[in-house]
Amino acid sequence: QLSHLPEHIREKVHNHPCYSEEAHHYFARMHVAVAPACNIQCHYCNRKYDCANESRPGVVSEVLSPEQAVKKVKAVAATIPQMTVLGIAGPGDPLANPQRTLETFRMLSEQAPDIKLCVSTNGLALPECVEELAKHNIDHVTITINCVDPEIGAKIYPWIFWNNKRIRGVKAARILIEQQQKGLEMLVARGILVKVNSVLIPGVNDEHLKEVSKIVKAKGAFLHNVMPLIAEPEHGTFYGVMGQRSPEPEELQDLQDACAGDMNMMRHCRQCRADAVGMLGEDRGDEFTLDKIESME
Ligand code: CLF
Ligand code: SF4
Repeated sequence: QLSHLPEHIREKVHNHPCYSEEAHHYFARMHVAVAPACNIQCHYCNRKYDCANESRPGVVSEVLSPEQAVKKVKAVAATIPQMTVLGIAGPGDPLANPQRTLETFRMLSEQAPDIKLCVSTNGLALPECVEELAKHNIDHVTITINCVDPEIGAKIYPWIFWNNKRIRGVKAARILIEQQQKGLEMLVARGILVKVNSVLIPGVNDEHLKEVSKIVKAKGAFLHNVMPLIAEPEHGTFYGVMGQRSPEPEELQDLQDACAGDMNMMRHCRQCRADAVGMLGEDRGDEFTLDKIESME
């Protein structure tokens, strides 16, 4: 599966469980939930839970300080040797908490240089962070791009927080889209691998995601991960409450197939929690709660 890739990319993905389908059978990832705040609102999010851009809504992660996160990474690395990748994916947006996220990466790149660093973001604050991410050896960035058309964006994002102001509607979506595309271009120009996540929302962006896939591929994104919207009314999200349905498995697969002509598609995503630990689809987070880590020392 990886043989068609240039050597320098193969080297970066061969042990990353999300970027390589093969690798997810052998290598594990962990997330540290150091990023509580968010700078936008998505209609599929309930702020009490983890960032649904990357993960399954409906679960809450314990927020860690950067120091606690580093402690946890070391404890997990000592117990799970297959753990090759550390990701920051929430519970809010990692780059809306730049100090906490970047401090965690800075400490880890110094203290655990063999672990690959990965981050997932909605992209709003990405352009201003690219320089710093590159400095700390972050090789893998995921941007959640649900649209390239602001009219569609306005149906997904009610507002963004931008330059100390709340901005709404089409204007907000336009800024978010511009920032995502600019961030994507800047990362590719620096040789950082970019995966694009998209949330498939039936009747809102289902047809449009084919266009998104073409555009992000043309700009140099490496992999496209179309994930199903999870809209349970009990999660209290806007979509859930409004009765927006989730896609059927066949709808997801048809869209992935339609995009696959243009783009490498990820089909093994497990919509992990912001504090997930272990192989994809496995969650050993309970073995590494803070009190347990403290008692390991
Ligand atoms: Fe984590 Fe995401 Fe990095 Fe992977 S998860 S920050 S790219 S290390 Fe992976 Fe989990 Fe899917 Fe994310 S299976 S939700 S794609
Ligand atoms: Fe929620 Fe994530 Fe969207 Fe922020 S980016 S509103 S945390 S789903």
